[in-house]
Amino acid sequence: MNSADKRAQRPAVIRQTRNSRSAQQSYEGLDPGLEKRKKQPDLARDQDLSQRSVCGPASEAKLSQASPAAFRPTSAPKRPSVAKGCSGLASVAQLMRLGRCKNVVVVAGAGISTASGIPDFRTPGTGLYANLDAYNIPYPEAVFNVDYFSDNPQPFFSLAKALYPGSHRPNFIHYFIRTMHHKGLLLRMYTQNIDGLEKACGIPDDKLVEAHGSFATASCHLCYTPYPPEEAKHAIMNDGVPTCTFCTATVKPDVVFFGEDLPQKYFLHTQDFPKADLLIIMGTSLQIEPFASLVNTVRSTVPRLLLNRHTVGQFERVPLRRGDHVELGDLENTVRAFAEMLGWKDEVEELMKRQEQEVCSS
Ligand code: CNA
Repeated sequence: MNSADKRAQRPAVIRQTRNSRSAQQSYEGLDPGLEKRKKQPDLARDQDLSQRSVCGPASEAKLSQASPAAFRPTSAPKRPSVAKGCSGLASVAQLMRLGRCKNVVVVAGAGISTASGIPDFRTPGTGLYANLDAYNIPYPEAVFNVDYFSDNPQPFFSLAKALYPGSHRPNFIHYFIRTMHHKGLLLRMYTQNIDGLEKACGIPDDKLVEAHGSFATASCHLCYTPYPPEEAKHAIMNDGVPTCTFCTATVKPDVVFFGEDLPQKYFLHTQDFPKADLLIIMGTSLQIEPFASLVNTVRSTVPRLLLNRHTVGQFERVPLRRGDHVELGDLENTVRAFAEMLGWKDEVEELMKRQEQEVCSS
């Protein structure tokens, strides 16, 4: 098959940054009950809240400052600062202990890897977007813009040197998800991360969708001719530019840039999300489409648990959807607490210790 054919066969679903207006439109389109709930009188809204939960150290004072205004749907009502009906984590842990969640879908972002020493994008101060001076680019997203890359691949290659798998190790959160798989509860993990830490901790390929690609393969950014990934890595790590053997354009690791198609495997979501009986969303700002809207595609009766430093996406709205739970705070601490509630903590720690020791000694 030639490269033009390959391109034609790719699905027309591309990665985009969500803006607040389109975010709101997509919520409204996907949630027919939203208009009705927005019009609820305060009393009804308060009663409704008691069936949902927002907890965690950050749920009060930090909420108003944590999420940058530019990323918050502008007309969404603000969440009240006092949480009712705590704790979401405990409610979901109870459901899991009762055996009610056997098809868990996990949706993850860069926040699950900050405990491994990899900065996320948007955390003020430490996020990559706040530290891009060194890359000399006109705007943060340029680093993942394919047209920009075509003219100047250096900013992405500088970033790639820091993100290439090998220099970071999975943390408790990754091993918690792998333990969920060991227990036969993980239907699939959908990650936006490109650091390869899910694979490194042993989550098998068939349980993992790397929706924004990975460094595991490489190809020409113009004609898609595959290129040996180790050679691409070697060139990039040594400040070289890998070039296509077919058309001489620049080769890049198969990380999905803005405007590029998502991998075929992403489309497993059409089978998985309708089957899910629990959705856990971890460490993501839910800003990148089409990934962000996946969380709206589980059945309306399915519990959704957001674990993050601050509320994001639909979880910023009042009232929360029935069955929605939010646990705010540092993700690693939250997941440790979750593991404790489930009685899994020792198992996760043991698995992590064993595997990390094996890696150190090999
Ligand atoms: P993002 O937009 O930076 O959002 C990360 C979210 O995680 C934010 O809401 C943070 O508040 C939250 N967060 C970060 N650290 C913690 C913590 N310790 N405890 C609790 N919450 C925390 O990143 P997204 O993943 O939402 O955006 C998608 C982009 C980021 C994807 O396309 C990735 O390719 C890209 N990315 C990936 C990596 C990686 O692979 N590790 C690193 C940086 C960026």
